[in-house]
Amino acid sequence: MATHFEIDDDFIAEQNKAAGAWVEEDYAHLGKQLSRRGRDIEELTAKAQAFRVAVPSWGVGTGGTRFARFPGVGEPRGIFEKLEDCATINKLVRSTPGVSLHIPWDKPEDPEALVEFARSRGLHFDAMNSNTFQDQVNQPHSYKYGSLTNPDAAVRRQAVEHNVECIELGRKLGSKAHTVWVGDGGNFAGQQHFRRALELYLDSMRDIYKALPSDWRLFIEHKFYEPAFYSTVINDWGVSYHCARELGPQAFCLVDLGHHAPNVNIEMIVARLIQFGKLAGFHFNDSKYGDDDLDAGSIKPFQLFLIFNELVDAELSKVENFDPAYMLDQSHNVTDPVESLMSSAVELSRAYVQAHLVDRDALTEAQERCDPLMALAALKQAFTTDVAPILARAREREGGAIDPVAAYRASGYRQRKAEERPAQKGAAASGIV
Ligand SMILES: [Mn+2]
Repeated sequence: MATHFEIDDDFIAEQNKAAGAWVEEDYAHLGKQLSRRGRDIEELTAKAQAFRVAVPSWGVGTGGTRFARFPGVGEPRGIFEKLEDCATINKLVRSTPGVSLHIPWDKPEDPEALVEFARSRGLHFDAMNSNTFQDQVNQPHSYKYGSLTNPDAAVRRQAVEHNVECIELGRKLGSKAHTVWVGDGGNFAGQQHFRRALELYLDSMRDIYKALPSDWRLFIEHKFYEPAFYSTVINDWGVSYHCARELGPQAFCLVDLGHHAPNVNIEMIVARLIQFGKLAGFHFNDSKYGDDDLDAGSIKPFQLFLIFNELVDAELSKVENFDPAYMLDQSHNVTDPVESLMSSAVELSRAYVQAHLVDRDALTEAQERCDPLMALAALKQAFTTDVAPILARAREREGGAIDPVAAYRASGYRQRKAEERPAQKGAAASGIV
């Protein structure tokens, strides 16, 4: 492993020297502009430096569609190589030290070795993710007709045991949360008894909940359709909220941006879950039509900003126990996954800093005076401010790259990995969840 190519800090510093001129000038100019608004640019830069979002281990491989998968070159062939790519992403953007694992795709033979490998690269393990939406080799029971809600108790038992195994493994890896998404549902009217299926889900989840260590959180991820096309057991945030309440104080609702019906007001769902004390966190991505798993902020950047507006509002008003987990969950079919994940991480930082720029006194005043035009203007002023110099400076101060994609391309990382990681026959599964 030691001989594997890595981007080193000196290389990043050199790249920054070449790219740095504009940052100096633009940062100074933006600083002046913001001070006219009574804002301190240094405070915002500190916020950007502190922002964190976890990357999904499955995101560093090329994804696929229902029709085909076009593998890229130098793709990681196992969890250690996935962590190499995650470390590269973090080295350049410095906001992604957490990695979310998917079991059994990432199941390590030696968890201690994996922890050490991650630790030595400045990484740690974020939420665990179970997989009962596909069958594994040598698995006694099939999930073809559901997992946690399957009518057959033996199937449900197998699915529960898999989740408990994920939690046990997560304990060894230093994780503190477990995410459960099930694809259970039906393609035909009448296929599933709606109420009975949800009751079975709750029974299964109660057994999983019992296995949670006291300092862990259980994240319930809903999705309104797919793989089932007629009905899905955990179909929306209302069902998710009900289940989180039923299960107990350690259960929360996870919001994946692609898992809602078209045109749903996601920022409002976020506000509701914050208010009810049940927001687990996010799987960030973007979409045009369905669960497209595109890069964050690539289609609806204003929506992303409005979501962060709710999050920052909660942060600033010190909502009790407000501690959302931020994760990316994307599938990259036509881009280099490392570049896409870096770009998404940058977009989240951008939305977060822009949300911090909202003049909250002006917004509140407009709301109190019933002045919708000025309320929107307060949001738009923040959203249209180009905070790129703040993000660049924040990365630079943390030791990252001013221009992560340019530095990555200049390093020749992907070509080096293509040599180190010759393509495998029947390449590893990558997932869209
Ligand atoms: Mn997801």
